[in-house]
Amino acid sequence: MTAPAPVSAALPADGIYHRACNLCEAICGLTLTVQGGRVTDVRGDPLDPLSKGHLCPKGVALPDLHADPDRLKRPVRRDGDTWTEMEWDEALDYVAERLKAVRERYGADAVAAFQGNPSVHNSGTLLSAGGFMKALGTRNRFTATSIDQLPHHFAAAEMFGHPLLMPVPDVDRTDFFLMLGANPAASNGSIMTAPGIRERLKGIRERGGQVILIDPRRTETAAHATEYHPIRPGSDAFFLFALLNVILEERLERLGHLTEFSDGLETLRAAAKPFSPERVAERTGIAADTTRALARALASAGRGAVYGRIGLSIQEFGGLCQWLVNVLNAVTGHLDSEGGMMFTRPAFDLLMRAKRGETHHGRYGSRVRGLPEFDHELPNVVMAEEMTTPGEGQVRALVTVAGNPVLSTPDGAALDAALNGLDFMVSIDPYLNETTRHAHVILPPAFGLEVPHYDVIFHHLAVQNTARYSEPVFPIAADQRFDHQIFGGLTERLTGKAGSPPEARLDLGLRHGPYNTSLEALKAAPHGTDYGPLQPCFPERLLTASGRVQLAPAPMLADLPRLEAVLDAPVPALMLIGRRQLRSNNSWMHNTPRLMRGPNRCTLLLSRQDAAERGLVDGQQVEVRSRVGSVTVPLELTDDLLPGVACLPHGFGHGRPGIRQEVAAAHAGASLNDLTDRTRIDALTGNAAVNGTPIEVFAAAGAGVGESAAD
Ligand SMILES: Nc1nc2c(c(=O)[nH]1)N[C@H]1C(S)=C(S)[C@@H](COP(=O)(O)OP(=O)(O)OC[C@H]3O[C@@H](n4cnc5c(=O)[nH]c(N)nc54)[C@H](O)[C@@H]3O)O[C@H]1N2
Ligand SMILES: Nc1nc2c(c(=O)[nH]1)N[C@H]1C(S)=C(S)[C@@H](COP(=O)(O)OP(=O)(O)OC[C@H]3O[C@@H](n4cnc5c(=O)[nH]c(N)nc54)[C@H](O)[C@@H]3O)O[C@H]1N2
Ligand code: SF4
Ligand SMILES: [Mo]
Repeated sequence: MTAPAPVSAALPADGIYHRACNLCEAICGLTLTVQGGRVTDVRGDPLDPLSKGHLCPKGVALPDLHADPDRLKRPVRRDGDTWTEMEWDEALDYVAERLKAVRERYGADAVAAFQGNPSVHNSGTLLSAGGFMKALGTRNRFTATSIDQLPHHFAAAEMFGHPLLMPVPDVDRTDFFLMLGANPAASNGSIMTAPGIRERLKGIRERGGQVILIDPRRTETAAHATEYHPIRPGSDAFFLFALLNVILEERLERLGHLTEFSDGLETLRAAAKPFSPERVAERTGIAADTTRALARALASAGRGAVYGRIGLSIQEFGGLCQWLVNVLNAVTGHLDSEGGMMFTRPAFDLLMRAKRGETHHGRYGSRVRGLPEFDHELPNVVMAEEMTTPGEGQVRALVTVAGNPVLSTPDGAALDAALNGLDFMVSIDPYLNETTRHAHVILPPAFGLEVPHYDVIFHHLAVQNTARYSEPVFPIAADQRFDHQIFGGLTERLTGKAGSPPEARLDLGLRHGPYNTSLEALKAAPHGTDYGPLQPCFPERLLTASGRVQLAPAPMLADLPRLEAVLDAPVPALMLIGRRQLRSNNSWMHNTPRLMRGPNRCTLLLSRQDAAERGLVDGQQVEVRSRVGSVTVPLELTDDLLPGVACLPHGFGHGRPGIRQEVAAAHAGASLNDLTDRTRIDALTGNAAVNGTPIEVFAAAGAGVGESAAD
């Protein structure tokens, strides 16, 4: 990097600021004290109606991002390994020109785009990136969704008529909470905006209710459960079917108000018939008696909810799992009813203009593998092959937004290599990371405490209807730009037209929303506004063509032979799963010293039994091998993991050369996605199946006990 010119100073005025944290789905209200232009104190805002004072270590670290010397503020351009700063107009002109040139020469699909996770955590990005994507007009649109919640969207679209009609647990009123593949004690909740989840789970226990956790690892959340059952990775669809089998065979079903507007119950009964608890017990590792007892308890619970999260999605039967979760709630009277799985009514409602029967998928497929589109995007497992396979429509240019797919998508090493072959790449991101190091230009936006924020997405997924608008804390300097200004600038250069500013769209949506509020009204309530608990909304909110809940959609039924085929298939000796850690945020925030203190967290967890069988000991360096790659990490033995399973966190692997994140590089670890495989997918939805990857573990050559991968 050439010596940067000093960035003009822009300091916040001293005082107390109230603001929602936009780092994760919990959207906690924060109270920040600024003194002498610096944030001197961060606390949870007790007056926030949703978070009621909760915060986590990342919220405390949020101001650190602004003091990070590695964070970019001005556009940079790469020549070989050298980066040079550019002026904004010059950079936007150059990027637009290069994108246009690729498009004119090779067609619109030759420009691909990847939008990563923070795109949905920044309202400016969320409300303006769409216009830019439309201007690109490419079919090669990718996001983190297809290694995350795509199966939830797929099930919601098929059953309720819209990808965003995903039910959330009414956790504050439930008395029976069955959780699968979720670790909210570490993740702070997902598709369940429920800040302070530990307190909420405690509430269930104190009401005399039950919290049951199904997970291959006895996680941090297990400590807050009343019952924990380990399950073999990837076998949840069998377990869920077995619960359904008991409920429908024993005629325990109770559809409640859904009786009048749902189709497919008898089809379900036939589909569940082969999957008795006894038949699937060996595969799942859950005893038939346990499954029968849980099914009966769920069916008889006055207020109960079944909730399945990412552990059910990033596996080979993600689509079936999320469908079965919805089905179990529906047939036990727990869907769209108090204390069950419910739907939100957000103040800014993205479904406001949605019409019945509008959702489509599979209108086109990816060029090389033919994997189906869903909601205008293709599965991200095809990115590398679309770049490296010659022919018409080959991807020659890439735009990344708020993402790090080299670390976050399967077989990241293959993508890493493929990015080298692109004619042009631009990244809209404040960091030079494992992915953006391949860009020709990086356009770094203002972010964090610098941006105004209204959480468009996570108010749709919150356990209570609330709204909160946050003013920025830090003013931006004259030579900084917001995401929406970057997208607006590029869109204008590509189309000649500028989109409407995000705040205007937000205000319009709020005024026409269910509470007829406005941006001004939200600004006048800096702690947030409470619209009360979730309310039943069927059948009005249903968007299926029939206006009815589809309990047995055809694509799910068509996927059943694929499930049945593996019931008796051999299970790999060792299967890899991921883990989230309280002080990580996917692949970033690893450059914050406050969050990286303490021992190396990028360790391979293994049961003592598996270690003994392989002659391995705690703390030793091990080589983990899969079909596609290998990594070396320290071994951590545990009693909390099902034998036959190994566990590694995702988002590490900062040892690749050319990144500019000093603290992260000093805690490099290894990337889980150097082991995961692009060919392992949920064939129904196209979602990546990263969990359950077969691996082998060996003592690493030439490394002794106690050496850490970060050394
Ligand atoms: N094996 C395995 N892989 C996984 C997962 C797993 O569980 N296992 N989890 C998956 C999931 S759920 C997800 S969501 C993905 C996450 O993976 P990605 O979607 O790739 O996102 P991050 O790794 O969080 O990278 C975020 C980037 O956004 C930048 N950023 C932060 N804030 C802003 C902003 O306001 N504007 C802009 N423009 N940029 C910003 C950061 O600097 C960082 O470079 O990983 C997935 N990968
Ligand atoms: N601190 C922190 N918080 C985060 C993130 C982060 O990186 N760090 N990432 C955010 C993002 S992008 C997301 S999407 C959410 C995700 O939020 P969660 O879904 O709560 O995420 P995880 O903690 O990965 O929990 C998934 C659980 O599934 C289990 N699991 C793995 N395989 C299987 C299986 O086959 N069956 C079953 N039943 N369980 C299985 C894992 O052991 C793990 O405990 O978290 C968000 N919050
Ligand atoms: S739980 Fe999430 S929203 Fe709350 S402070 Fe932590 S990172 Fe921010
Ligand atoms: Mo995610």
